[in-house]
Amino acid sequence: NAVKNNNISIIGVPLQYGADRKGVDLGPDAIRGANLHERLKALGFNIDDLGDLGVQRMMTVPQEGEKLKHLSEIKRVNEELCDRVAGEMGKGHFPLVLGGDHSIAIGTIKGVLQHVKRLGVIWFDAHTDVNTHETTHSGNIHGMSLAAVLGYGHPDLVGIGGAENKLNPENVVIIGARSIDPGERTFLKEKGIRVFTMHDIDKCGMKQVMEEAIEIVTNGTDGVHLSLDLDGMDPGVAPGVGTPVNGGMSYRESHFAMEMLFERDILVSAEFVEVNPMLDQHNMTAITAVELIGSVFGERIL
Ligand code: 6HN
Ligand code: MN
Ligand code: MN
Ligand code: MN
Repeated sequence: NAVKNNNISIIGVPLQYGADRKGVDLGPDAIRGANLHERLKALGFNIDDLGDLGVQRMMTVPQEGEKLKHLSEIKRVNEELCDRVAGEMGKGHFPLVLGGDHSIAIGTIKGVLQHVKRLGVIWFDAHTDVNTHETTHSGNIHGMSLAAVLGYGHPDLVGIGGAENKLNPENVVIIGARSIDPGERTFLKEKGIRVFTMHDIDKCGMKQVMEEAIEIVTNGTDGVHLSLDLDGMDPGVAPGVGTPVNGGMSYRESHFAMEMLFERDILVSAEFVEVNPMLDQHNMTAITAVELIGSVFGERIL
């Protein structure tokens, strides 16, 4: 993992077609602009910034007959991302992917799965992103990415990086959920996915939640991916997101979770998504993202 090989490969994915609100395509620049490189270099890492993947501009309306909005461009970008992530892992680098909307988790996770077949995933989010083309009310693919990497949903999404490469629901946890659609509720129950809601965090505290979560994602796996949607945090500390939900994780709860991940040394890859500078205040959400990234890679208060 990152701590051992010391090389981090940054990949920006300026994709907005999975979300409803414009501006999330500016996320990678905003995160870099919050001194990401400096922060990681200060921790002793070598940084390979591969820049941003190319995304088709000016595609403002869904293509005719597509119930899933912008399916073809999202599929194309995620296939490229999958190859890029797999390539960096092949060099022994830690892929750090910057979003972009949360549909990019499909490409990232499928790329990691090429190298780590038995992969655990920690999904920080206000939502659970397990809609499919059958259950979605919005048609927005960022609400379907976790289902897709579990092997469910539209064949064009499930097929990215090979339909046979998928997560085991027993090794997936969602943390911070507080907005779950009816179809998603059924899905989560049927597949037996462990969800730590805000209620669980209130009741048990982040320390216990993370201990249980880490047990689930490490049991029988060879590595863990962190998929962090900034809307998992409270809009008071991360206002620049397209689908904010009140009552999220606090600044310290989120940091403590990241610090535990560093201490346990389990991550092989990570992505930070849904930063939308057009909805932000003074780049606060990007700054928060970079501070969380700092904790993931070993920053300490003392
Ligand atoms: N995200 N469940 C809603 C939908 O449209 O399917 C919201 C999804 C939000 C997705 O924040 O990554
Ligand atoms: Mn290198
Ligand atoms: Mn999400
Ligand atoms: Mn979300």
